[in-house]
Amino acid sequence: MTEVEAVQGDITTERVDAIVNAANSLLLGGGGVDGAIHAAAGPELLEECRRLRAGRWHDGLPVGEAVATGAGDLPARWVIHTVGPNRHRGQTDPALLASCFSRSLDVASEVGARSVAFPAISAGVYGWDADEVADIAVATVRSWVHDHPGQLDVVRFVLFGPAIHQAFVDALAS
Ligand code: AR6
Repeated sequence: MTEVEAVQGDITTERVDAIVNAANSLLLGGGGVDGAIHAAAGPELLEECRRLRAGRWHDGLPVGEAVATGAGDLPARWVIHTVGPNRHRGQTDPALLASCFSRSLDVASEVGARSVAFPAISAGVYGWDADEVADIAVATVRSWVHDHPGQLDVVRFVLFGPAIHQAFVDALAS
């Protein structure tokens, strides 16, 4: 049984195997949760991201794709970087956002993570509605967990405020 749950908090302090970063294609840090993760992880994380950009992802990580690095000084073992769709750039296809969650879980299981924490990808700077993000996130994670029995112990949504937390609580209850 994989638990799927929502808590309010700061994802950088989560004691899980992997935390997911709502990054951008450049993979070199930014604001929001991306900035918080890089600040807490320290320069090792940025160095690993630079190496990804020098190699396979030299053109940037596509929207909906995910890739793992180590986690620097964070309590987690891995950071899984994914790029959400940016509504301000006309990226409104729910399948792109769903792909962020499913590809992140694919990558988490590939590296051997048993516990994964997600932020509300695309619900900040990228301009998606909180309820829509919550519905897509919960449906996608539930479907992935159903298709991969026994792969993960827990998937935890870690939400940075009461309103976004409530959106996920409601989505989990429906
Ligand atoms: N822990 C958990 N959630 C957080 C934290 C935290 N420490 N800090 C912020 N959030 P955003 P996006 C929440 O804007 O919309 C960056 O500059 C935040 O309140 O971080 O996918 C990247 O580099 C919101 O609910 O991500 C990209 O350029 C959620 O995380 C761009 O922003 C997502 O907000 C990505 O935009």
